Amino acid sequence: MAELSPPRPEVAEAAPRIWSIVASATALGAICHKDADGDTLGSALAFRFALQPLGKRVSVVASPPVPQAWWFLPGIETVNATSLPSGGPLFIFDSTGPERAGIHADTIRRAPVVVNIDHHISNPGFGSVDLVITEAASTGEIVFDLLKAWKVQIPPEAAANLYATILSDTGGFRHDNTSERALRAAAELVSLGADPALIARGLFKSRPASTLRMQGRILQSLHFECGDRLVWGAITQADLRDTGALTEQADGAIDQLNTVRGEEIAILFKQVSPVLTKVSIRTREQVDAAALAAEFGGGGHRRASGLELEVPLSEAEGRVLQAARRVLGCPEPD
Ligand SMILES: [Mn+2]
Repeated sequence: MAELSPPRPEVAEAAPRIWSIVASATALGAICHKDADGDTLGSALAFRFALQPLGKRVSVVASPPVPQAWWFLPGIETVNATSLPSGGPLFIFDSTGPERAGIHADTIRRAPVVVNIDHHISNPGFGSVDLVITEAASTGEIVFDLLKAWKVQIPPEAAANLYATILSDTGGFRHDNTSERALRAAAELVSLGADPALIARGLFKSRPASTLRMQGRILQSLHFECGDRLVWGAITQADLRDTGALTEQADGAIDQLNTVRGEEIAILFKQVSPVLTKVSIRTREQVDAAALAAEFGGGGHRRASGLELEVPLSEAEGRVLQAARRVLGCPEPD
């Protein structure tokens, strides 16, 4: 096996303290954020696969529903298979706050020991221990550093999950978080047994027909404003009904909107119910997606963010688009 590069100094420094938490427990909780994605699931599952051989029972939980799209991650069938250990330390991955854990939010607020591992710039530090590295391409990249610092064996199932966190959070090595360190980590994870073609197939080449039908609906109804600098679309409950898709299947559609030449902000509105709208934002150039989402209580990264508004679709469109046009200096349409 190839020599692994050293972990980030910040992770190496925090590693002994976090290890002492692991060492003193036999049962641990690994919590994913709601609307689980490849990073939160892959981080938690890799953590489980790495610690299991050391005699640690790690329960991986995620607020249901766990999107079907992640069926290919090794160990996904164990998510929610066991309940969280009472009193045991809780690790939470890729979450900007306890509320991101959905049904597990109060458990986290009450837990005596919470280890918060994340890479979101908007993470305020809510754990007993916070390991927040905003330069990391994925939370899994931080977990990889942590496992290296602990000098624990990284089994192939853990390597595959960690590779999936990097592949998904970089959008297949396309977003501008695709750093030299992320690419090196990916290469090392391949040397540890991750299969890039298999994981790419699971991530990008396993979409149900209903996803494409639904994306067709979105693409048909796109709006291009301000010389294509603002591109936006919406998916309604009627669209989902007609195409047989679930709301979660719209998750990748925002990346389709973010392929237009000259675009600076892409926004996708998802009507979850008559009074709840979820909004995904992608940006380029000067626009900070996290700052735009923060105006509405959301968060995320500079290039990718999201928010929820407890208002009907049309009202959410009105509010968020107005802010986007203001940021771009674009006029309101007639
Ligand atoms: Mn992430």
